[in-house]
Amino acid sequence: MAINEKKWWKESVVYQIYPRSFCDSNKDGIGDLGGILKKLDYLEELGVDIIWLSPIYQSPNDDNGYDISDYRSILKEFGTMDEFDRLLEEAHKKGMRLIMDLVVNHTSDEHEWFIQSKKDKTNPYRDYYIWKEGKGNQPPNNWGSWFGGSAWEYDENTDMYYLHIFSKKQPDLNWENKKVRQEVYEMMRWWLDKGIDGFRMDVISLISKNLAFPDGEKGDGLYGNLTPYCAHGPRVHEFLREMNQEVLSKYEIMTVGEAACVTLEEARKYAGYDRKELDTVFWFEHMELCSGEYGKWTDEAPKLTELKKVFDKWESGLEGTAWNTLFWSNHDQPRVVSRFGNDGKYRELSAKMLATCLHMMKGIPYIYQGEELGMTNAGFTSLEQYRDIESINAYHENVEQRGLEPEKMMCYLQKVSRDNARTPMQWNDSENAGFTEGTPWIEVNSNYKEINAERELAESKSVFHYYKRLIELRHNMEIIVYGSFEMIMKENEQIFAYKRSLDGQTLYVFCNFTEENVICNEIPKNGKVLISNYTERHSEKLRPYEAVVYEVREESF
Ligand code: TEU
Ligand code: CA
Repeated sequence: MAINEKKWWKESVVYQIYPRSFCDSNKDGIGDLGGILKKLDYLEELGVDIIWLSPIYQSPNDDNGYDISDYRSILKEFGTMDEFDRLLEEAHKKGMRLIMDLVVNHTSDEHEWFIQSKKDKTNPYRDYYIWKEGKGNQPPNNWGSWFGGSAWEYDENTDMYYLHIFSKKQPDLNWENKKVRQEVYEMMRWWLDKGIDGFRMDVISLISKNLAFPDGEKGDGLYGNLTPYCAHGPRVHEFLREMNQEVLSKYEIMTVGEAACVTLEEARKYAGYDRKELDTVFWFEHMELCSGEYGKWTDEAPKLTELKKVFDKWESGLEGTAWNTLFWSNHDQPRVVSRFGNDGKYRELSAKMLATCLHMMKGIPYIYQGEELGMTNAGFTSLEQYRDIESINAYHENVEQRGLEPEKMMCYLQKVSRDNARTPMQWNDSENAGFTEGTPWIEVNSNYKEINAERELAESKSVFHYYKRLIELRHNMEIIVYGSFEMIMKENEQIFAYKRSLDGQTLYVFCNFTEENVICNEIPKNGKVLISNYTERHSEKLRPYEAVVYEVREESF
């Protein structure tokens, strides 16, 4: 495949569904497949091309489905395989594709493989997971789990420890074992043969571990950092090439690797067009600009120049090598309008500005459910309202073991907890936002009477309709998909601006990230406004959170 070869997935916009929080069809307070089926018309109206479903497989839900106990069955609370088949068929009928979450760095500890593996050291499944002897009565090394505590769990039965980068109910699979890889490939083929259109691969960058298992650097934390020994490990590219050869290359699909901790250099390997590994990867540098003493737990906001630098780096760094991926939010991140915009007075304007900024760049844009409505952070004020294992563990570790003031931690949770993105989708202004007629598994955001889909569908100036227009533009203008990208006004601390060019046509995109009026001298005099979140245009200034895209054709110079 040549880098500029046209491909359906390069021309697509992806919509991420977090099924638990999307729509409940049977009043148990939990979103389900029936709910998604009911809302396909809504997605068709929005105009997205691909649906990505967060995990819907059988799971004890220690980490909301990212801990899978059976890859070939549907979580009971979500519905049945028949309903899944119907969903796939209906989506296809509407011209939408469907990609599934593939979680194969780890399974649930309730997966049959692990149940067997734990039984004794000679069990045929023993080597499906990573078991090590302790050091005296200490774990094999000092690694800390990303969800708090040690990354090693002691098993009394065999007097050994198993590795879990995430919760202790998410034991890591041993990818060194060829049988594990073959099981995974077989399972992937099973889903692909059903007709799904690809995979989003959970923490795929972590599957190959440094087999020396050295202690990690400790820094201020209680545990050593495992990342340098697990991310982009020695055999990760070999494994992905094998997976590509045995599975992916046999189907007309798209893949996106969640390449946690990925650097530009590594991304070029995972997604390099001639590397025969993955089609694309998610990178996270824009999400991680403010990590501090407590890791991701902080209330700081990044400087706009830093944010721009990151996008510039990835847009230009991947050009000619790999196709880019664009997202502001997902089920692990706070709501973008609360994070980089303004969720008060300028909520609608800033939501549209952020959408413009992202959707006009080069790469595949992802929309996380509710983002198209400008949904905001949860606004939880007590720990009891949180459901997320990462948030709850981090509260206890930081407050009880590291002495952080509880108020401070609550404030961090309000800013960056994953639950900010997991409150139920706001469909209408009836009780529980129309998400459920039962009791929702997590509280509905109290602003649902003002922010909901029904209202936005009816209002032509809504955030929803703005997203819809951005998607239409991308579908209708080749330059938005294939045009080259160039960041401009790099040092400006208020405006995010860039240029797209293709065959004598240029788009200028200006986004004001502040609530002030900002002078902008670079606005082209001979441009035609393609889209803007304000109706009237000012020729040399940008108003609060204003976004405007100008189209300029060569002959008009
Ligand atoms: O996330 C991987 C990952 O990098 C997260 O742990 C991330 O660091 C954190 O969520 C940021 O707050 C994936 C899934 O997206 C996440 O939901 C799962 O919990 C995790 O893998 C384990 O499967
Ligand atoms: Ca339900």
